[in-house]
Amino acid sequence: MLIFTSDIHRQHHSAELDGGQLIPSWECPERIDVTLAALAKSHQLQQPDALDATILEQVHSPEYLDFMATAWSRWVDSGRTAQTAMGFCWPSRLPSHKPPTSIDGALGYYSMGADCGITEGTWAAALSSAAIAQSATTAVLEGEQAALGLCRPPGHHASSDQFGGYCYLNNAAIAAQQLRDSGVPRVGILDIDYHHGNGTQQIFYERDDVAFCSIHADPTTEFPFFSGHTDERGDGPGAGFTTNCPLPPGTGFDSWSEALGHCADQLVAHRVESLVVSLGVDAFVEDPISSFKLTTLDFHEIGHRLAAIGLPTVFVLEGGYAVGAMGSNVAAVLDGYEHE
Ligand code: OKP
Ligand code: ZN
Repeated sequence: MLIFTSDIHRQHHSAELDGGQLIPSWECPERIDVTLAALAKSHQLQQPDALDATILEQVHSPEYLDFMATAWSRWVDSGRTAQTAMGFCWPSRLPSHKPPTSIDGALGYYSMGADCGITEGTWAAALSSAAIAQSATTAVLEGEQAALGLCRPPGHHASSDQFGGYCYLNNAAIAAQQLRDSGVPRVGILDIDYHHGNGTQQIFYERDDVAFCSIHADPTTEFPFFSGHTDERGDGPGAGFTTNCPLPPGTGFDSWSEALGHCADQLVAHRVESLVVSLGVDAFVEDPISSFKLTTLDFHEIGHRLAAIGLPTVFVLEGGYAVGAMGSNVAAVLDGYEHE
């Protein structure tokens, strides 16, 4: 499979608040090193083209993009010396709220948690990650049956105007929007990361041209906590175009696989013509921050099942924190996709 990757992701390495302490983020540069090492043998690696940034404004608000582009220099100008810029006060987003001019206030306004922050290289890395998603999408539009973007930082928790959950720009949404702009009438997004893709859901919640399906840990007990329940099904013209399959802690492949069947049926029912897969491998049994029980063999089977959906497919990397096994798990999905 054609795989897009770049070194620029290294410029991003954030701290996160974990159990009341700041620690180096689980979402670390080594994730890509290990994945690349596992994929380099049997797949073709390619650098992304320069980002066509006009796509960003179709997915994110201009105010948010402006904030992201300037946040680090505002942080430094405010006299801070910490290597990760983070907020400490979050709005509940009442209609009356206005973006504060204080950098501390703005960091809260434009984020949804303290599990990541903005470092000197975060914006460069996020732009590069978006470029990777865009190039993978272009490859599929130009006739590849499938392509993988090794996106880092990941994207599915980033909404139109909030970062969080290690995500800054929503790579899956960018890929889906690009497919739409290039004439694909109906696009499906299948999010198989362990965590609910709240950002992707929000971006397309009221649209009927992009169907969003997600299999994830029940938000009652798991991040992002405030979305991903079954009764969230889309709104307005988008009613029925969002499908959530929350599963309890400890879920193994049998129930997971049933949920995948349900999502595949939804995509067929919506007659989508191209697919974007938010490919997280954190449902792995040994993942340090997750509780599902999928094995590397299960990921191979998932690859099979995705291929059986039979659609041109853009894979974008999301989570996966069992760094040592991450490469094998991503490779297993691709091998299952490509071989009987
Ligand atoms: C990103 B992706 C507490 C842990 C917070 C947030 C999970 C973000 C997952 N420090 N973890 O969906 O894999
Ligand atoms: Zn995840």
